[in-house]
Formats: sequence, C-alpha cells, structure tokens
Amino acid sequence: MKFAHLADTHLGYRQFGLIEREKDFYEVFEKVIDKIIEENVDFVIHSGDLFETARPSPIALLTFQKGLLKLKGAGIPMYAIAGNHDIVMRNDSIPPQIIFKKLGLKVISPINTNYMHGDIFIAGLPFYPSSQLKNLKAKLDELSKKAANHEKSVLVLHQGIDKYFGYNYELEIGDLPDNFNYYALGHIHNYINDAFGKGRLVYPGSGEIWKTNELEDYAKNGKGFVVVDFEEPKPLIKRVKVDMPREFIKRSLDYNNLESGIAGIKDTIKDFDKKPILDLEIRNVESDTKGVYELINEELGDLALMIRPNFIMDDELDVEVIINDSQVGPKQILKEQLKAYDDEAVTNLAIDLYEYLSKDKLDESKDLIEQFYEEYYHTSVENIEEIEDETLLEEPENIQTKEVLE
Ligand SMILES: [Mn+2]
Repeated sequence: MKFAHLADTHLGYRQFGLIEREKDFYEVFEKVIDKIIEENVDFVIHSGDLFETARPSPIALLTFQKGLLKLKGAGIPMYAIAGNHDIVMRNDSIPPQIIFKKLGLKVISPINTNYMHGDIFIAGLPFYPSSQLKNLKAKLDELSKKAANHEKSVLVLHQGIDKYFGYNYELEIGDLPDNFNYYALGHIHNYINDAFGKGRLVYPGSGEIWKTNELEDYAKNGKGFVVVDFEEPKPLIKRVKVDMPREFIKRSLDYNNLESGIAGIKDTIKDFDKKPILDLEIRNVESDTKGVYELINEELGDLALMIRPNFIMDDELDVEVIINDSQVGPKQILKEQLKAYDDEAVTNLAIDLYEYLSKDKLDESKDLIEQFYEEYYHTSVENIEEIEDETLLEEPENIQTKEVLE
C-alpha cells in the first residue's frame, strides 16, 4: 500500500495581485496530480489549505475538480482536511471541500474523524485555533485510543508545532499522541521530515512559493509532495519534487557596482521561458533611490514579471537584522503584555482575536468570544436568557415589562 501526501496548495492565491501568479499555482497543482498518478499510489492525503480562502473562485474550484476527477479516473481516492485558510471559524459554516463529497472526496471532519483504507487507519481533524486547544487535545486523545487497535495508522492535522514553527504555534510536540505510524501534517510551508511516534512526521511543504521567506527552503528541498510506502508498519518516505513554473531570483547588489550587477542578472534571466520575479536588495544606497529604481526598471523591466527592490542605506544594516528576526511581531508583543494575566487561554483568545480583527472578520470574532465564554464559564448566552425568563415568570409584576421588551 502506497499513498501520496500533499498540503498547502492554496488554489486561488493571486500573489502580488498578479493573475500570472494565480495561474502558476494552478499549473503546479495540475503537475502534482499527474505525478501522483505516475507514482501509482493507492490513495492521496491533502492536509489542508487546499484553497487560499474559504470562498474560492469558480476557477479555483474547477481546477481542483479537474484534478480530483483525474485521480478518480485512475482509481485513486483523496482524503482531505480543512486548513486555516479554507475554514471559516463559525459554528454553522462548512469548508469548500464539502462540495466535492459527491465526487468522492473523503472529508475528514470533527464529525467524520476517521476512515479505514484497507488495513490503514486514517484519522484527523481540521485546523483548530489556539483558543480551541482544550478541544483539540481532547479530540486527539480520542483518536489516539482508536488508533491503538490498528497496526498501521495515519494522523492528519493542519497545525503549527513548536518544534518546527518558532513561537506562532498551536501545539507543542508533546501534545501529539505518540502511537501513530505516520503524521500527515500541513500548515508549515517548508519541507519537514522527522522521526516521531512509531514512524515519521512529515510536512510536505506548500505547492508553490507562497511567501518569499520560503525561498531558502525551496533552494534546499524544492517544492513537491511525498510518497509514503506503507507496506510495513514503519513507513518509508520518498520526496517527489515538482518544477516550479517560474523562477524567483534573489540577489544582493552593491550601489557602487550597480551596472555590472544588473548586467549579471540580465544574463541569467534573458533566456527564461517565463518571466521571473526579482527580489533585489540594493546595498549602500546613498540617497538616489528613485534613480536606482528607474535604472533597474529600464534594464530589467521587460525581462521580469515583477521587480521587488529593497534599498538598504549605509547605516541601516543593523536595523535590518532586527526586523528579519521572526521572534518580533505584534503577536509576540501581545503575548508578552498578557503575561500579567498568567492565563494561557486568555492569551490564546487575544491572539486569535487579533488575527480575525486585523482581517475584518467580525462575525468570526463574535463567535470566538461566545465559544470562549461558554467553555470558560460553563454557561452560554442562551442559558442566561432562560434564567432571566424564569425570573420574569416568578414575579408577575414583571410580566408587563417582558411584554414591552418583546
Ligand atoms: Mn498554508
């Protein structure tokens, strides 16, 4: 038994507002599907962020449908969970993956947490935000107990884990149950393949370069998916790389040698099939950033899809180092400030609220607060209303007030 594991395909993402980049993500997804079929696997697992948003465009939906039907034609079913991008954190909402159930997509959800594929037990959950940590841990505990009855088991999750993800994580590595054979994870866009539990823990990485901070890992590990040989309880991992449709060129130029630097880049990219994205850092700029920008544009503009210049003044080098430090950010500052409350649940609530409110997700924020109060104070808004109603009935003189209120 063999399966393919992929994640974070982010279909529909229009990077830098460019339609060309949206198409690149579709192109890569199509290539991945073809390669999966070539690999002759028995099934596929997608670990979330299939789509960029919870309301994907028709083109994004159709691209996935085409891939899913192609796999179906080859007799390969797909199991999928929703990630933080394709989920709306509301009680009554459903992820877009649900649309494809009739086409055979096996959606792993809090209601359908597990499946059997032959002798393989496949269990998982969609993305849970930090404020839902207690629920997530309880659910993981349930799944772990079920997995104990099987020799071969897979746990599918879309979460950040402290060991691999700096500070912005939901789970600590010790929170993961240790009796699964394969951990099919999503969320971290870099490739990670680690020993854990009874086998391996893998983040296959994102399908395309979603953010430029993935470039370092891309240079080292490429982008793609993994094929897991699960003949034995100890799974064997094979990384399958997929060529990106377009190059990202990252270069550092010195203002004092600008012309030769530009000529070097021109020479590198002049024969590219697709115009690359240029990430340029120009050091030692004295003051004439406009002039430098115009020169770069004049020389390279026609050869590049986009040029992203970053000017670094002579005395700015030290500042840059601090800004690039991933430990410093609004969430980290929030966390520091909330230490005074000494309550992890409150801190997590604040971080999730910051995340939603900075994206104008007002309904989700409201739901989040209601959920928090329900769990934290073991009461709900409805319960409070009921109690009030009873009081009103007990005291006849208040009935009139109630009628007025209604
Ligand atoms: Mn993602």
